[in-house]
Amino acid sequence: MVDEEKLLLTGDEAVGLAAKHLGVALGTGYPGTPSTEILEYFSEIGGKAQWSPNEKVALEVGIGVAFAGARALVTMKHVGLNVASDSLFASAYTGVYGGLVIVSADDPGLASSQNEQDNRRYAVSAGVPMFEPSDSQEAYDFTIAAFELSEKWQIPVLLRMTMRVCHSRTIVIPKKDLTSKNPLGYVKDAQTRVLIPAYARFAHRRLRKKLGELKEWSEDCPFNFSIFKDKSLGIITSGISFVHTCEAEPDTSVLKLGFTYPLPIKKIAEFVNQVEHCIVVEEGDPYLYESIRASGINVDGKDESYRFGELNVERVRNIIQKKPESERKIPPGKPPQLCDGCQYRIVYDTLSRLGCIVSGDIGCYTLGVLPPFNAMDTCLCMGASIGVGLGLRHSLSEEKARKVVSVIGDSTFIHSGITGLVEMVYNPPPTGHVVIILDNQTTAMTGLQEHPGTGRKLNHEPTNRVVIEDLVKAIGVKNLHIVEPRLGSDSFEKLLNESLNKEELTVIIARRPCLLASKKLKKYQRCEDVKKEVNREKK
Ligand SMILES: Cc1ncc(C[n+]2csc(CCOP(=O)(O)OP(=O)(O)O)c2C)c(N)n1
Ligand code: SF4
Repeated sequence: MVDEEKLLLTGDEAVGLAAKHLGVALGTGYPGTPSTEILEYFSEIGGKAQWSPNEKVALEVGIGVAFAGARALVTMKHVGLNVASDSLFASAYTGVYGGLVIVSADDPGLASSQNEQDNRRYAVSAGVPMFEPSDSQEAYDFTIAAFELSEKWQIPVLLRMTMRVCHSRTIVIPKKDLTSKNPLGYVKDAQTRVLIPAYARFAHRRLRKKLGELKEWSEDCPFNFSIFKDKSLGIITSGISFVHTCEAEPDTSVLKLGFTYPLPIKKIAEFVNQVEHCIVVEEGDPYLYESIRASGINVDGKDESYRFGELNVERVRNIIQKKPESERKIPPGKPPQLCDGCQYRIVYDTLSRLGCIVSGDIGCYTLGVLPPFNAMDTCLCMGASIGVGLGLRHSLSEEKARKVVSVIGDSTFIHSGITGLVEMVYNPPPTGHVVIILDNQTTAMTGLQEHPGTGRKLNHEPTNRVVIEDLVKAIGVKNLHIVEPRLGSDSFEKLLNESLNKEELTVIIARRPCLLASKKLKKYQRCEDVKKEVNREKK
């Protein structure tokens, strides 16, 4: 039997558990490593959670929940916050009525991302308070504190996690006395929530006032604390770097920062004054270092070589000993590959044979860039394949432009590809364009999550389905083909060749379930059939 008092949880699970204990009314998000498991766990233990088409919509739904006075948890990976940032900045101005906590799960070291941006900068530029947990207990405790703070100051709060904290299991002792919050109901307050310039000017001042108060609060909050030991060196640190620091330098004085925006500058100055020499140890960008130095406090930072990749105990030791890293060794390993029998293999084989210039996108299918296919030429961020492909078509010579194909997955198409297609219809290149939507009926890359095109919710129960072909037709694409590429048949190659030689806009939906998902898909279909049968009998 599970000991209720002591649980071994990942950081993601700890956030989901705290949300459940707080009676969060709705969890929204879009899958992305390392954040995906938060909502999956929250749903598994009885919370109401849903995947949105993308992070911006997820945040907007969360803002609506909080406008109605209830609690909302919104989760995403770091790059997801780029997509949601317009709503983030606006919600900092409007503030919220219920609690709104946004999890940004960052990926220093790029285990599964296109960049290693440090989202602590978002807290500063949007003006939202930020917590940075170091382990699962803190992930649990800080989620609770973030909701308390959000409700007290009526402001969205950023819970900034990183890969190791999200995915490592450490002990969590849950709290007993947590209470759910009943939604407060709707209170009309257009002057606060409608950001016309006349109201937004006040909103900006209101936000800065809140941040001033939060700066004072951060000086005495329990999440920023000093541990004094040997005072010849002091280390200021946050997040996972705190854990590495404790192991690397167990006898050194440490200022551990758990609430990292606004920073407790007085507390930091006091700490620095009490040690002979002080260094900031942090993963990613020198966010703490630069903020502390900008306040006129003299601390040392890390060498630029430690901006890249995750920290570990050895790297922390080297930072402290001021040993720059000459060249970071990438751990040896076999690069990932498309599964044997995956339909993408046939698609890339064909693209490669036809000498296409492939404007790619993000998903399992990005692996088409690797040998033996070498069939991807660009890949930036989710949804970029269509716009970039169009740009290439507009500017290359006619002969080359005719070779350009955009390739995008089904989840990615719904996330941020639809507007690319609108652009294609609105501003067609002279040679036309060809888009292949790789519809494997799942979000394979992040672990087979549902999306609006699968017709199932986060918990796999049936819901309305967004039919991709209907959407494509409604946007105005005249040439639409739905195919199932198969080994030994040249029909896909013929179709692609014909489409490339036309001066028209073509969308080819290459549809075949992901091999890894097909067993699950059959199971969900069986459950749906059984339910339909039961309902028929009831009638
Ligand atoms: C803005 C943003 N959100 C989330 C992710 C994580 N992510 C990468 S690709 C992808 C979707 C992949 O699904 P799909 O397009 O259907 O392709 P598949 O992996 O199934 O081949 C997700 C969620 C990301 N890279 N960027
Ligand atoms: S997981 Fe699915 S989509 Fe991804 S490579 Fe394997 S079969 Fe293809």
